[in-house]
Amino acid sequence: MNNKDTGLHVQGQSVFTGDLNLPEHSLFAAVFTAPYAHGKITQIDYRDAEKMDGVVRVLTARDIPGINQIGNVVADEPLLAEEEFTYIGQPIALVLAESHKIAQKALAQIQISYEKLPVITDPREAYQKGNIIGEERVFSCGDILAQNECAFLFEGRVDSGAQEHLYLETQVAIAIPVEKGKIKIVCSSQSPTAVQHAVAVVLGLSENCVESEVLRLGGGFGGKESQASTWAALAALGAFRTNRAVKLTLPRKTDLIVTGKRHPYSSDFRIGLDKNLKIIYFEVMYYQNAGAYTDLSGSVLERTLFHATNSYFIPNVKVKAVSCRTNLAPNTAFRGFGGPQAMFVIESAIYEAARQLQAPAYRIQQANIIAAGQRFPYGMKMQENNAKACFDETLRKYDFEKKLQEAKGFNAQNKFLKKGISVMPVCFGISFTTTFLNQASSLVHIYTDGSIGISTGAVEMGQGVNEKIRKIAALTLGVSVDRIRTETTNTTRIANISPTAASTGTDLNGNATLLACQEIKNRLLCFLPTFTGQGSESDYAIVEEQVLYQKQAIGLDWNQLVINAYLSRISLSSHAFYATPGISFDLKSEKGSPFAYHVCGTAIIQVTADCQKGTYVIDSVEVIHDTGASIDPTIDMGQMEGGIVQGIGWITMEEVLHSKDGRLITNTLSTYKIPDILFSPKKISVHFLEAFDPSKGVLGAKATGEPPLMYGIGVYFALLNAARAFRPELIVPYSAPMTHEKFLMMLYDNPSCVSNVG
Ligand code: MTE
Ligand code: QUE
Ligand code: MOS
Repeated sequence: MNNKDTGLHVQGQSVFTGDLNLPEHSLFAAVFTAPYAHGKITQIDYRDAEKMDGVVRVLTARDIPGINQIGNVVADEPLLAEEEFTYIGQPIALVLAESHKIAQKALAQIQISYEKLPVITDPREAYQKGNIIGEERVFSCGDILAQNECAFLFEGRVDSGAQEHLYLETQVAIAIPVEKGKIKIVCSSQSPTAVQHAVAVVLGLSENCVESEVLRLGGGFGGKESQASTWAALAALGAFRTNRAVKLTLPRKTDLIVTGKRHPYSSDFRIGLDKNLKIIYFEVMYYQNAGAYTDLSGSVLERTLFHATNSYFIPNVKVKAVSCRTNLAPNTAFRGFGGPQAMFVIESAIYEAARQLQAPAYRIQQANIIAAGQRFPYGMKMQENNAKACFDETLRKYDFEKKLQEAKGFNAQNKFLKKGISVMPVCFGISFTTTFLNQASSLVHIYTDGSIGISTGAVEMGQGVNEKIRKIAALTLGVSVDRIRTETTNTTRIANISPTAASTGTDLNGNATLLACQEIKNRLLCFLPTFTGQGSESDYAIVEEQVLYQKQAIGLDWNQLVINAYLSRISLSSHAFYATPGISFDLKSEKGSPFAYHVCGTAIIQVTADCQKGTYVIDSVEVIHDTGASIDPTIDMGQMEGGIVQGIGWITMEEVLHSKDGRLITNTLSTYKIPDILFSPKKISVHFLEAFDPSKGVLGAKATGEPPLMYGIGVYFALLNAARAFRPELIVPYSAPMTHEKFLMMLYDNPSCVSNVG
């Protein structure tokens, strides 16, 4: 029997970390965190907490046997704050108690005294004060003087907000002392190896003394890539100090406050066009709000630069980016990883040019779509013509011109209800831009009854990677997918695992599995001539669980083949390694070919806005998307729909608000709203491009995880078009999210509104 996730979910049978039975005498942990955004600790007093009934111990940084450090790219982040804290929610102490409730209750009994220090929440202010992380990065190509030859030059400012991951399952970890000096962690992480590493550093153990296991996640979306390590390391610390198993679960509100989000950005752009609407110059300065520690901000910033020009070819480019340190929870990976922020800027620049030129934005988009052979600013050649194919096909298939005409008619007949339409192309590079991360391993076992177990480094978080891996193995071995289980992700079975991230989960782990299965299959085929006494290995094939000899069934099925291979002492296990070929990037010149390929597509978005109330509905999102030869179209369609709605949430209604002193205001699900079924588009229509390149990804299937999120950005521009159908003279802001309130204020409290309608 296989273990298909969706089937288990709907029957309530899937097991998450929080569902596991705990060992006897387990303890429960709660985290005491910084009450203010920046301060120097003068005293912590937890005596009252330790006196409470059921409280076993309170631990602080002084109890850490190894190194108090969890920064996995730059070592700048303590597990527990020692002298200074730099954001509200930063862990300071750990309470261990006989129940979750008691541990939570004991937090109120901890007293902290501190001196207040200055708080910065704005990235531009941090930049001005020299508070930056790493160096400013610049990607450039062509000639900066080209801006002087532009017929038109426009500039503007673009802001985009944070986004809360809102995985259904909050952060959770269980640490179990195994044997003297060894510890096992089961937790909800996209990166079991990062957990293993953090625990080893914090406890002063070697990595072979830390077993890290992940069953599956109730959603990750990037929020459990680096930031699951903290809770695992804290649970491990508790287990190490008490020699009892420790479970740490973050309550939802705590999770919202203490974990980082998508990076907000503030950017200044300049865009230059010639008379034929060709973009000949593009310049941006991106200020990234990194929060208090480095985390993955450098890689996110880099991905922003890689996506500065989205789906367009621009010959002269200078884009600069800087990561700014502020007193907010460290921001982190979130689906798209800096790409959406970059795309919002270039699309805003195009829209601004269109507004000033009184030309439709889609004409500018269309005139500049990147073609095969043209280069991105970082030197890589576009390999395919899929960006253009998707753009043109979308306009044709969904009757774009007719849609525009109908909206025009509708808008002429309605005073307050206005339709807006936009086109949103997306071109997203697939691979970790940190080249060494593009590696994976797979361990395949065939048991003597013919059933199959597969271990890889992939973490199942709802994206369907396990089902795709099963299908790849089934296709390769010639057996039914029902025979195949995918096992938990565990560092003792697969070592040195890259995070399941950057949409590469299936490409990397699927290709490693393909290689492992091919190896076993070759052994079986080589065994057949001796076993049957006829022909050579190339005469044999395994198709639908039957052995074929010269394409004819010979009455030997999979089970018989496997048991006989075993009896003849043929190995039925294989471990294989895959590394993405042909990718590289040089940090000195900022040039290279960091991506295996690009995933492209185009969406048409239509909205209807009520310009009296400021409310709006999303009528439709219609997409042509190049996902190659999909391994599982149902899963990919789910990724498309989910990604689109998540992107719409970011650009419209998901507003993360902090007070000036760094306190999260939207710290409940009543103040932080994500799209529900009523807000979601009335219609989402996705077609996969038919003319694709079969050499990409795994078995011709391209990654699907992150790219669809960015189609959601188009809703912003559809809303601006609706607003300008109501007030043609409107000078529009480029500031997401465009909440209903903001939409209303834009129409009625805007200096560009001279007439007084309504
Ligand atoms: N889909 C679901 N249901 N849940 C998730 O947490 N994460 C997204 C995307 N789709 C996510 C998801 C992110 S951020 C990434 S990088 C990819 O899935 C990771 O999985 P893949 O590489 O296997 O596509
Ligand atoms: C996209 C990503 C990631 C990335 C680069 C991308 C990512 C990630 C890292 C990363 C970088 C350096 C490290 C590390 C991780 O880079 O998710 O541990 O040392 O974790 O283009 O999604
Ligand atoms: Mo996805 S943001 O790369 O986890």
